[in-house]
Amino acid sequence: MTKVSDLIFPALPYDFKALEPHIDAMTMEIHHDRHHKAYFDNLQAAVKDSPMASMDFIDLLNNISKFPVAIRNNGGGHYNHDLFWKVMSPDGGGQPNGVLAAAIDKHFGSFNAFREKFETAAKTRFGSGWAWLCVKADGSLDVCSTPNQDNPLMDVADCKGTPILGLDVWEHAYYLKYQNKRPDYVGAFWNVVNWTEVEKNFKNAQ
Ligand code: MN3
Repeated sequence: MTKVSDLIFPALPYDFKALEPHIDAMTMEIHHDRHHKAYFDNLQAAVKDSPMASMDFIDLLNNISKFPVAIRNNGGGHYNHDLFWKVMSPDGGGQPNGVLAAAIDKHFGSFNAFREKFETAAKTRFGSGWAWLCVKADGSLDVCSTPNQDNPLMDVADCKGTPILGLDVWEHAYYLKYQNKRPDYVGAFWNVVNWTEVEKNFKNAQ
């Protein structure tokens, strides 16, 4: 368990330019240092001097409907970006191996069928939000999307589960390089997915 007040703002695990040409350095710098930092700081400000500060962060997200909207937006914003940086790597791309590959084949039919479903979730999310691969309570895999900074851990989400891969489809995640061409950004994402990390998340979610 991690208390909300004990959360840390994570350093990016690679250089800003490390994901080029798929995600450009300026986008990464602004996204991490300004957008994510603002969610983190606003979350800490919103829980300061409140019982929420000593709550387990995941427990808070699981019960988000009971808390102020600033906690939902900034708590989700912190959780989602913290996951996002880790599921990308300059050494990423390709396809998953091992137990994750087997689970994807089992639940989606094939890696390509999974990929198409995930891309559709990312491309059809109207406005701002996220696409997810998550592990549901019964252990099965599911693909879905959530609006704004919501995620499948939240009791308000249409799809419930533990996210193991997430893609940020807010315009701030891609507009400098891709402008209105979200599908190009979604397609480029596969070149940087850190499947080792996603498989680790998969095992932890069991
Ligand atoms: Mn973002």
